[in-house]
Formats: sequence, structure tokens, C-alpha cells
Amino acid sequence: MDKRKGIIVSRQIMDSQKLHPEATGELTGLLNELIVAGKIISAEVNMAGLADILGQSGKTNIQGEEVQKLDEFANQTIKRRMEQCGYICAMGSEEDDGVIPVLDGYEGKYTVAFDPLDGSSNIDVNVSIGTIFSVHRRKSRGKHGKMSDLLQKGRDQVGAGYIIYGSSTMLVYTTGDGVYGFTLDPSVGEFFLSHPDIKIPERSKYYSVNEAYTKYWYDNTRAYIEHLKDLDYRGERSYSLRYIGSLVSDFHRNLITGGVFVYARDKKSTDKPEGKLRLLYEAAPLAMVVEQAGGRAITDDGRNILDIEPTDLHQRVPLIIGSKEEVDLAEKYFTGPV
Ligand code: AHM
Ligand code: MG
Repeated sequence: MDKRKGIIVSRQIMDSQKLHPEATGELTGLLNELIVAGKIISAEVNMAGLADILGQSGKTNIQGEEVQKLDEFANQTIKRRMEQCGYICAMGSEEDDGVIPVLDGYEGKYTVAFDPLDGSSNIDVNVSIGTIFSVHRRKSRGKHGKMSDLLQKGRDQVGAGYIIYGSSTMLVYTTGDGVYGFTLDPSVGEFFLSHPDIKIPERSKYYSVNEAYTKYWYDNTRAYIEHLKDLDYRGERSYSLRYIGSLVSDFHRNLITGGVFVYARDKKSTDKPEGKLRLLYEAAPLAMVVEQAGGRAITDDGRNILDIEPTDLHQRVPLIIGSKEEVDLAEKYFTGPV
């Protein structure tokens, strides 16, 4: 057994910090604050059915989608934790329109963008959901953080990861020195290292896509998925479809077992020409995780997700993410003639 297995998450984060002699401990502090928020949300998610707080709150968020109570709870929990932690100067959340400020006098040198509860349409049906986060160093000077501090490339993230609330609660994160997975022991409220140095299998047998949208796909998406479904591909096996409809869950499964997740542009909704998923707090953090684990993340025109210069906090981006071989193959379909 790996000797590090079982160590607590704060030990791992401090050990990573030692690899950077210039580090001041603020990123460590920030990650620890996010972890506390994750524990609080996890407890609430586990109690959701019992506490009878399921169901929709009747409000809509700035994306025009229904906000459910647990989304609000998760959003509030992270914001409250972050606004007074002293490590960040600004936040961006899927649930809020613009820059979220921190409390006066608590400005720090990082920014955090997050999807407080990804996959929230699955809350009512006990399907895994999760919190995705992305951390950047601030660029601007002055007291308050600005939108430009949030609109940074994924390549410049100093940390990224997610907390998945599933059959167990897991934290998966990277600070650029590999990917580590921790499992929450709810009896003591501590995350223990369960998946040291995660590597995504280079080739896989699974693809994840909303196949009901086939009729709306562009030709290259259709051709790529048909290729994966071809029984004779590589002459040895065919692919299986696994689609939960909760990005963090689909991604996590593919990270552990190997697989490719596809949400390309389609002709389904004219208001979402770039697909559905968001760059800053969905695609970019997961792209950093997958690259650190040996996989890849690209758009449906072959751009590396981590190299995209954001122009809008809530901008959407086509996403193909997962095992290297399957994303390499996708790149051929998405950049060459079909
Ligand atoms: P959300 O952030 O409102 O939960 O929406 C994003 C979710 C992702 O988790 C998931 O991958 C996707 O929507 C599923 O979309 P679709 O139902 O179109 O397949
Ligand atoms: Mg989401």
C-alpha cells in the first residue's frame, strides 16, 4: 500500500507547499477554507431528504435556470467562508452575475471562481453532485479585486479541483504537482488521502455524451461518436456509453476508469452557440485536473481549454475532456475533414 495513503488533506497540502519555497501559506489557507465549505455542504447534501429542503425555491439564477435550495445553500456557504478568509480579493460564482467582493479589510492575493453545486438538477434523485473550484493569483493592484482578476486563462490557475457528494464525499484537487483524491470520513469530519497521484488511463472504453442530441449535432461530432461506437474499432473492443448528466460525476468516473466526456456545440439551442458548459468554473478547473492526471481537454475546434482567454465570467465553451487517446482521436475529427 502507498505509504501516504490515509494522511489527512491538510498534511498533503502543506507538503505540496514545501515544493514551492516562495509560498507564503496563503494558498494552503485558501484550500483549507474551501475544504471546510465542502464539508458543510456535504453534511447538508446528506441531510437534504431528511430535512425536507428538497425542491425548487421558485427563483431563477442569472442564467435563467431554476435555482434549487441546495444550490443557494452551497453558494452562500462558499461565499461566506471566502469573503472573510483573507486570502482572496474577489469571487465569481455560477449563481451570481458579476464580481463578488470580499469583506472590507480582508482582501488577499488570490481569486476563486466556483460552481457551487454542479449537476443540481439531479439533487432530487440522489445522483452525485459536486462543487467545482478554480484559483488564480490576482493581477490588478489596488484594494479591491476586479473582473480582470477573474478573467484569466486556465493555464494560469494555481489550483483547481472539485468536491463530489456521492456514495462517499471526495475531494480531488491539484496545485500543479499531480492530482490527489481524498475521501471524507464523516464520523470524524476529516478527508483522508485515498487516491494518491491519480493518473487517468491513457485509453479507455467509455464515452459520455448526451446522445439524445444526435439530431442537433454537427457532422464532426456525429462522425466521432460513430467511430467510438464502431464495434471493430481497434479490432479488440467497443465502447460503452456512460452519461449521468452531472459533469462533475461524469468527469470523476472517467478520471478514475478512463473515458471521454463530450459536450460540443450543437444546433439545439440558438442561445447557447458554444455548448452548455462554462469555461471559468467548469471546463478550466477540470482541464487542469485532467492534464495533471495525464489526460487532455480541448474545444470542438481543437483549442486547448487551458489556453482560452476568457472574455466573460459566464462564458460557455465546447468541451471534450478525458483520456489522452480518445481526445487525440476527437482532435482529428474536430480539426480535419470528416
Ligand atoms: P448546471 O451547472 O446547471 O448543473 O448544468 C450543467 C450540467 C452539467 O453538470 C452536465 O454535464 C450538463 O449540465 C448536462 O446537460 P444536458 O442535460 O444538456 O445533457
Ligand atoms: Mg454546473
